[in-house]
Amino acid sequence: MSKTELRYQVAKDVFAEVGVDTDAAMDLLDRIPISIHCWQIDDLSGFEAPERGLSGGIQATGSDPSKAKTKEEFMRNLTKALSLVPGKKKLALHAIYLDNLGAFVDRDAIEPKHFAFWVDYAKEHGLGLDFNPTYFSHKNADSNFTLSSFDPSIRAFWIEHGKRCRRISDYLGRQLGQVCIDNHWIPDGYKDYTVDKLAHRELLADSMDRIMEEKLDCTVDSWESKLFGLGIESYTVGSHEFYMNYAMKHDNCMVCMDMGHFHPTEQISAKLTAFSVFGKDVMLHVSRPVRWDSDHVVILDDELKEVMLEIARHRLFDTVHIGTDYFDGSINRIAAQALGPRSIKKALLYALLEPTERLAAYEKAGDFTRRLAYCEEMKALPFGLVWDMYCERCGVAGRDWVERVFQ
Ligand code: RNT
Ligand code: ZN
Repeated sequence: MSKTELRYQVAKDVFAEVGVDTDAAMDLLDRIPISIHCWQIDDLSGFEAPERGLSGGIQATGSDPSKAKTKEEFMRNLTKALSLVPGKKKLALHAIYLDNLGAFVDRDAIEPKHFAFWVDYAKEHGLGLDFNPTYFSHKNADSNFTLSSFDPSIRAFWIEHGKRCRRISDYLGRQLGQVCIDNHWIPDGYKDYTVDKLAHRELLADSMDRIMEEKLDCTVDSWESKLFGLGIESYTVGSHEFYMNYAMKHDNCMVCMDMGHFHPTEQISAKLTAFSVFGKDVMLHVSRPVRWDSDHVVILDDELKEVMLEIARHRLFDTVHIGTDYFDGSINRIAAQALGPRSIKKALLYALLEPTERLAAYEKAGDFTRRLAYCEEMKALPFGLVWDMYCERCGVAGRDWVERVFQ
């Protein structure tokens, strides 16, 4: 028996005492996919025009020299990062991570063939794929208006991009035999006091209708709301309420909630069952907002645990789609890319090891004293030893994984 196994036996025994089966938890954990964003590797530069800076009110800060400079380096670093994350994985792409097949292709001209190399990559590495249209970092987004622009030619350009991305997403899904989620985020909004908050929303709803007109079987759309962006502080067209109401009226799409896109004390963990009760799926962008939408690398903090507890308690494994979204340039990009999904998996394991029925029974009986006391005691159970066992079983580096980054 390895040291990890020996220690695991102790943990297994402790959890069994509170009625939790650690083996079953690990089996389940292994089957829940995490959709890992690809853009931490190069600060969202992409392959379309990497020299162009980010726009649309988002930013990567930090000067660690590990940013991938070429496509080859990008692919190598990505592969290394993914190898450090245990369990089932999807890879989330952005439209700017294309192969232009030798000549510049604009966003309103991209086709499935520009992403065929990702299908090969996904097959080789046993990954699913998700997709994101890129409605920013482009001259047609310089006004900070895309799908809700008053300029008909700008709006038409982005509608065409949206439609094409859906077809690409459907192609990726079909090739891999699993639904590819097509997540739309637009930067549209005003920096300052806004008089007409309606007109742009009417245009956005119309653009969404047009983009999602075509019936496609292997893709599902999610629409990502936001509170504000840099330079778009006062008014956001695609707010949470906007997309939520849209999604409630249309059954072919869902909302995406990014953890950084709400007021600082607002918690998305509290919102998940408000969707599940109406049978709505939700896409998550797991991020870590520090004081604002800062997109820090995800760590095992209280809100991450709460999100995963909600998913585990209500068995939302098939309806809440867990994805990462952050970009931090201050630490090694490969390590950053691997750290977030590892933390999510840890949080999920922590949640799967909760003796929920017992705690819920106290609650139902009105015994709030025991509810609080036992919830607090659960935090000290040896879940880290189960995590070590899980990593060993998956053949993925345990506590010293970060050393592999530097090898
Ligand atoms: C921006 C959104 C969006 C982007 C990615 C790159 O605030 O969070 O998800 O981060 O599409
Ligand atoms: Zn996001």
